[in-house]
Amino acid sequence: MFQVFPTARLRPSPFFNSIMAEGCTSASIYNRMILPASFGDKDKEYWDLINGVVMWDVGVERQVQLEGPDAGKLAQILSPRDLSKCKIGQGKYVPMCNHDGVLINDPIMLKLREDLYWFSIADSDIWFWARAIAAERRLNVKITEPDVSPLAVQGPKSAAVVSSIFGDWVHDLKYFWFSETEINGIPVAVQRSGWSKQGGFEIYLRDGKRGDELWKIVKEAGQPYAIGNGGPTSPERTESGLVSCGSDSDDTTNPYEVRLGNYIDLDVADDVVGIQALRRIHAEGPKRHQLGLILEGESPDPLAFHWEDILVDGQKVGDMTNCVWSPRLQKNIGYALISRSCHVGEAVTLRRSAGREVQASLVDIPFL
Ligand code: THG
Repeated sequence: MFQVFPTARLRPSPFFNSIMAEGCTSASIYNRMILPASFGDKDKEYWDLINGVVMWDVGVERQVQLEGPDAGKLAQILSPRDLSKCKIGQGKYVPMCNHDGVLINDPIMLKLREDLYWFSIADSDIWFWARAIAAERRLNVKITEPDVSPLAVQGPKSAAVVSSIFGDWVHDLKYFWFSETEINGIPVAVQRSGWSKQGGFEIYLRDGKRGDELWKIVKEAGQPYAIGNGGPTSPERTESGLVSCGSDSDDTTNPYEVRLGNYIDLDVADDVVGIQALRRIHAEGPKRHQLGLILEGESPDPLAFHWEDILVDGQKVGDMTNCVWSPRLQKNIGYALISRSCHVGEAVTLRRSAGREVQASLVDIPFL
């Protein structure tokens, strides 16, 4: 039997014992941690998310904490989205770029105090990046990875579960807003967020020794709603049009190419990392855009683990960056990162594994 086990280099989340006890069968690696993917029945896990409620160990969504007099200044320098109106208790989706305007991460930023921020990061080493930028700019800010691990509760019945634990106030949380609270003395922050479009919350555990206790509390509160296990689902996020930074993008992709232009404010200060490049890219017009693909065929095609070529008249015009079977559309769907000369409605050819060619059409995102 093939086995991967937690070490200091492959850090277990505080929920690791719980997910093992629940029978986790597959996982991927994210931020040098184990991200549970499935508990053996992907179909059930998908439909539980769509129709009911699921809980996911997303402890891999690490926090990069900025604390100190210059924390707010650094937060803005790291992000080309204007943060000047962000309130304490508010979260914002903030693409992060390098100096060339290339997308390097797409965190949710949480403002806890005027001098305390968390960047809840996708899979790249922003902790390194933030320390280097802060040192070069001589900022007075302490950058750490705090003991914080999100547990996601997602799906149409998530509000019923989360309010039964924390109280009715959770119904009033606006999208990405959060509140610091506790349950049985376990310190947490509760946010309306999560990597699905089925509605939901994330409970940020603030004491890694109490992961199994928190897991049990959520599991028990979820029993009346038949809460299921699972992990962030590729089919649902693709149908819903969520971006997966590092899968949909590579080290040449800018935010305009993957539908994140709305989160870029070109008039932020000149010292924001990447803003000069983004202004240039915006003025010249990005070369590619992200569209949906619907593949011909009525049965599941192989997943795309790597980018695969998209052809028009035998010429490469872009890449298919993912491919999944959509249970609701009963089609194979994916994302294209493709030349702006290609448009919705057009037919394209995909060069799939072993040179097999598959026809597909370009459509708008989201699919549903
Ligand atoms: N939750 C937390 N941290 C995270 C993620 C999360 N870190 C990594 C990763 N996910 C970050 N990426 C995203 C991508 C999209 C969204 C959230 C996090 C998202 N987007 C909505 C959309 O695109 O429709 C809304 C964005 C908006 O309009 O503000 O939710 O899931 N803690």
